[in-house]
Order: sequence, then C-alpha cells, then structure tokens
Amino acid sequence: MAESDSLAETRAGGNGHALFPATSVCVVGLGYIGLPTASILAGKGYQVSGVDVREDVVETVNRGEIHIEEPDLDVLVKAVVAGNRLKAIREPQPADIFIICVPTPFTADRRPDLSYVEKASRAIQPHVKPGNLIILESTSPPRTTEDVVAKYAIPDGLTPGIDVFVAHCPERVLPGRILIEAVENDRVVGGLTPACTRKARDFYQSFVTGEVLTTTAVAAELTKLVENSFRDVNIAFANELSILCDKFGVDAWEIIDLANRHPRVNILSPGPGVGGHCISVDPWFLVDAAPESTPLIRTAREVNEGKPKHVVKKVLELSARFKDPVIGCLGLTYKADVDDLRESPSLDITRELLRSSVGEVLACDPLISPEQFSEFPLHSLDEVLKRATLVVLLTDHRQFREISPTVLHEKVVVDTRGIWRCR
Ligand code: SAJ
Repeated sequence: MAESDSLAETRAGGNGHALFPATSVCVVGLGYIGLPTASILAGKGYQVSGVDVREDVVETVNRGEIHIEEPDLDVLVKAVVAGNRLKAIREPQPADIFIICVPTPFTADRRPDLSYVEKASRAIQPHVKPGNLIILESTSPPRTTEDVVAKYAIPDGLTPGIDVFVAHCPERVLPGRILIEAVENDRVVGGLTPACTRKARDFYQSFVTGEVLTTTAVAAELTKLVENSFRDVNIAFANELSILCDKFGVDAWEIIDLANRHPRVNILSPGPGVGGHCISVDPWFLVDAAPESTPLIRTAREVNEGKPKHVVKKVLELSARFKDPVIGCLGLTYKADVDDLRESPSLDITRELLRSSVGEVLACDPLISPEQFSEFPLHSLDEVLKRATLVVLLTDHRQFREISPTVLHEKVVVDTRGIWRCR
C-alpha cells in the first residue's frame, strides 16, 4: 500500500486533533498504561478493543468499571463503555492500529523478561493486514521493537515500512496523572523506517496536545530508559546524601533545599528507596544491554536498593530505646496517593520490621484494601496513631500529610519522606 493511502486511512482531519470514528484500535494489555490509553482513544472517537488475558479484568471493564486506582479513569471508562466505544476482550481482533501495552518485568537476575511482548506480538500476528500500524508502548530494552515485535507480529510476506508500519512510542506518564500526561506530555516516536515513524507520528498527533518528536525505534527505546535512569541516578544522589546527613545529624531536606537555590542545582528528594515498576526496573535494562559501559547507572541502582536497609537499621536502633516498642509503619505503596505495591521499598521495610520481631509492628495504608492484600494485617490510621510509640512514615499519602503535629508530639518519628519536618 502506498504510504499516502495508509496515512489517509488513519487520519481524518487536517489539524491532527479531529476524531477518527472509522478507525479501529486494538490495545493489548489493560493495565496501568493500556486501560487509560484505550479509554482516551475511545474518548477521542476511535473504535477501541482492549485485550487482557485476565477474565476478571475483561468483565470489570465491560461493566464500565476499573480494576486499578487512577484519578478520573473510572468516569472515562464508564462513559466510553456505555457509548460502545471501548470493549474489552480476551483475544486480539483485527484492527487498523495495534498498541502493545504489556508488562516488561525483569527476572530474578535482573535481565529483561520480554515474554509478554513476544506473546502479545504473536497474538496479534494472525490479525495483522497490509496498512496496519503496530506500536509498542511498553518500556523496552534497545532493539525490542525490531527483534521481538517486528519478528513475531508481522505475518510472512509483509514488509515493514511498505506493507505494515511498526514503531515504538514509549509511555511517559506519571501514575496519578496518567489521563493528563498521556495527552499533554511530548511523545517520542521512532519507527523501524521513516515511513513507520511518520505513520505513528500522525496517529499520536490525533490525540496528543504535546509535541510528537520523531526518531528511530532504537533511539526511542533508549530515550525512555535514559529518562528513568536519569531520575534514578538523581534520587540515588539524594539518598546517599541523606545517609551522609544522618551521620552528621543534619536534615538532608534542608541541605537539598539550600543547594537547590543555586540556579544550576536540582537534587530530587531522598526517600525510603525507589520503587514502582518503572524507575526501579528500567535502569537494569541499560545495565543488561551494556554492563561494561554503565557503572554509574548500576551503582545508582545499588544505592537506591540499599536505602531500605538503612531505614530498617535506623528504626531498630531507635526501637531499642523502648521496652515493648510498638512500631507504626505508615504507607506500603511505592509512592504517595497510588495503590501500587510493585517493587515498593515501603512494603519491603515493613516486611523486614515484621520479621525482625523487634516488638509489635502495626502497618497502615489507607489506599490498600484488605481484598487486595492479605500478607499481614492492616490497621487503621487512628489505631496506629493511638498505639504506636515509634512512627515510621514510609509513603507520603495525603492522609499522613494531614496528621496534626500535636498527635506526633509524644512519639519517636522516622520520617523517610521529610513531610513532617519544619512543623
Ligand atoms: N522518588 C523519590 N524521590 C523523588 C522522586 C521519586 O524517592 O524525588 C521515588 C518514589 O517515591 C518512587 C520512585 O521514586 O518510589 C519512582 O517514583 P516517580 O514518581 O519518580 O516515578 P514513577 O515510577 O511513578 O514514574 C516514572 C516517571 N518517569 C520520570 O519521571 C522520568 C514517568 O514519567 C514514567 O512514565 C514512568 O516512570 C514509567 O512508566 O516509566
């Protein structure tokens, strides 16, 4: 198919922001990225099918409900499902555009696990036709778009850049702001060929208000990994600094605030460690791709992975002051105001304290429901604040920011996020 024809098939309007009611999109993976992406596209007028291997996810979405916590997503999903613009299904179906949004976890030895990308690519392959656009949004190691997606998704006899179009457009959204950032952030689009890049660019320009920047597939893959590695290195610097400051009995946040007043210094905040499924994972993809060239990225990962141990040690030292310490652990999720426990240092620290049999440990996280979590009992914030002699702030949820300083007055406090200082 000629390139201009194929573009015409996926574009409906001249200004790049018109709706495309006739264009169908199949989003593979209805998780933290796939469901918001599918819903936004459906809201823009695309006819969207969302594929998930989990029957409960498919049923939930088809009821117009959601299985993840994300501001305003419930309202959007309800509207697009009711309007018959989004339908969840178990297996891919033919579409004009396929978007792969599946997990790219790492293995126990910190190597990328691309099995979900491979499975998704193989699953769409029987439905791929000439003119189709296939996009990988999952954060992926260099060359995944070519070596995995193109290899398994393109049917024999079709040539990328001529018959079908394959590109990487890494998701860059911040959990908690996904619906806003998926539309407003600049996007980086890299195709296997210039024609693939142009086709993917035109698609993103139809619903993104940020700029759509074009490059090659491998450069787009590297760009995403570099963004998250940069943040990891910066946070590692802050975490190392906080350990140093502990030695001198000074407040790391104060030092950082003061240093950041310099016009060319911008240090991020220390915390209990770095969690989530992105920043704590993606740098390892770069280390795995080129171990000999990435000593800084590896060391930053090791510093951040070591931070929970430092917090546990500090809590154990302080708890030794009490005969029968009651330790309240506030927050289990990997960051504030999300319900995501993946790679959470707060959860690891709480687990370690529970294992240490140092005293009674009361865990509390208002964003985690008992149905979602059964590993150990959760306690209400009121109970923790009433009973704990030592309070460890691990995740800075809104509910914890609002705790009155007078309630904490009588307690020993370990504030790993620096939210209660200066009060
Ligand atoms: N953290 C700190 N100190 C800070 C900032 C964060 O300790 O100053 C911790 C958080 O508590 C959390 C972890 O780092 O445990 C990661 O949180 P985050 O808010 O920095 O990032 P994520 O993982 O939620 O989302 C990141 C974002 N990447 C960048 O900001 C470069 C997001 O834009 C990406 O789309 C997302 O990764 C992703 O999906 O890759």
